[in-house]
Amino acid sequence: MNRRDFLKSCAAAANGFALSNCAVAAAGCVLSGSSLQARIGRKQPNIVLVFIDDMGWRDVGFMGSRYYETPNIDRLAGQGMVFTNAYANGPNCAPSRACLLSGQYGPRHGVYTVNTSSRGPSKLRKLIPIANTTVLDSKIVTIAEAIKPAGYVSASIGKWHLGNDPQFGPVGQGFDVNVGGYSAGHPVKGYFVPYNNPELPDGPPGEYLTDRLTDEALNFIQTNKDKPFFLYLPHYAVHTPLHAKQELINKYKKKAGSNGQNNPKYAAMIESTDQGVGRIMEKLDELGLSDNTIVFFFSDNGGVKGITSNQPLRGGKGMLYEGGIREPMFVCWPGVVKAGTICDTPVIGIDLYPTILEMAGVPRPRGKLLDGRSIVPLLKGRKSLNRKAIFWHFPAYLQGKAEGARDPYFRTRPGAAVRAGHWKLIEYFEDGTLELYNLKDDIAERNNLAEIMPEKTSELHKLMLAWRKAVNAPVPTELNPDYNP
Ligand SMILES: [Ca+2]
Repeated sequence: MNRRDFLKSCAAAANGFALSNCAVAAAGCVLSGSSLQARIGRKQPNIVLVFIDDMGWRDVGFMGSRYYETPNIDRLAGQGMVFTNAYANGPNCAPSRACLLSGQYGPRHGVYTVNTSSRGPSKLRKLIPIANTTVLDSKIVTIAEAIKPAGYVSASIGKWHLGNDPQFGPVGQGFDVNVGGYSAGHPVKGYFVPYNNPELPDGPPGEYLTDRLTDEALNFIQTNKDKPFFLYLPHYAVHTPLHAKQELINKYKKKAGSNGQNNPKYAAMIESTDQGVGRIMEKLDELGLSDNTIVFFFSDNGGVKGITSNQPLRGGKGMLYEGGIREPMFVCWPGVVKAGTICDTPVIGIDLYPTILEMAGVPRPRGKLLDGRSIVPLLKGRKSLNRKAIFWHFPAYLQGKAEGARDPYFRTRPGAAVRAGHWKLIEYFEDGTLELYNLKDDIAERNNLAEIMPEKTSELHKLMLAWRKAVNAPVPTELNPDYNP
């Protein structure tokens, strides 16, 4: 193969055929993905996914908070497209992450909740819930594994929550670099050194975890500035424990709360996260990479009731109501996404996998089943993905008393939800109760229309049942012998 033919084949590869290191080597010249792209005159974009933990829908300035200050995040949001109907795949941490990284709905991998699915007092649980899986099966081809053959170097910097390396942590699942990621779902010793994190050597006394993860992200960017990179930055912030830098806490103590948001420690944690985003943008600018770097900003589940307020949404973390699953989200894609645009089309965590593949010009791994849709058409100005519905499946009990929940003992009992257009249906498996909401007129999910709109209720329920069958979603039916309310 001469050079011209080789470049032609590379261009074909970049246009959608399998592009792997083996294929490139077999073509006679060993090239990394980036030098390959440089030769064919098109540079693969870098991808940064800033993934915040437990950040609610209104916990940032660009979504309307008047208490939390997020100038860097807001500026970046203004340069991209804001998604007002963006959803996490689950109402809590681990399932949301398992779906994001696998590109698959919960029933495909079995990560439905955090830890056991039998949380809360046994005598109040009518059903034996479906057993939960706490690690992501290493056979699953993650997004990091999928883009690797195209020459991407990748890092997971922060919380993982789906098992431990070498097999089930970030490296086991295809990331080249793991900083701080293992089975834990929060900083076990807190946000200040010592962290007691097996994947993160302690820094100097007083070091703050959010700052440290930002430093690590800057290092990764600097080291890999000449390669296309995928930086997955799942901050431990703003999950509990609420530990923040004192000077920031003091600042918010002097500030009046707004719309139910008034916790100075939480606000300080958000501001540190925002400062980190600002430093990453500065670094990209300094290295001349901003124009070729796509930035996603997203969170894994809704804000925690009692710490923040998700008003006007109902409920918070742990619930299938909007407060538990609707997230702040934007995508910046210089030269492609028009700055200052807003998209109201529902999107969900599993969409990021096919989106990133399309942005990177990487084909789907052979045989890989992806449940989401690429949102690239939306980013390019289309209004719809022509998708009928999106789904949640939560066959587990999650204890806790929280405002907005349906009962005083559980944030969620085993159930499921579907959103189709502006309609949303929730089903509770214990007694088959259905709740129908019209999110266009009732974003707060106050008026259950199931009884007065039986046809719409039945239409959505049928969608849910068909989906359940298609993904083989297990529904708990076995009665709990300890049940004695
Ligand atoms: Ca979370």
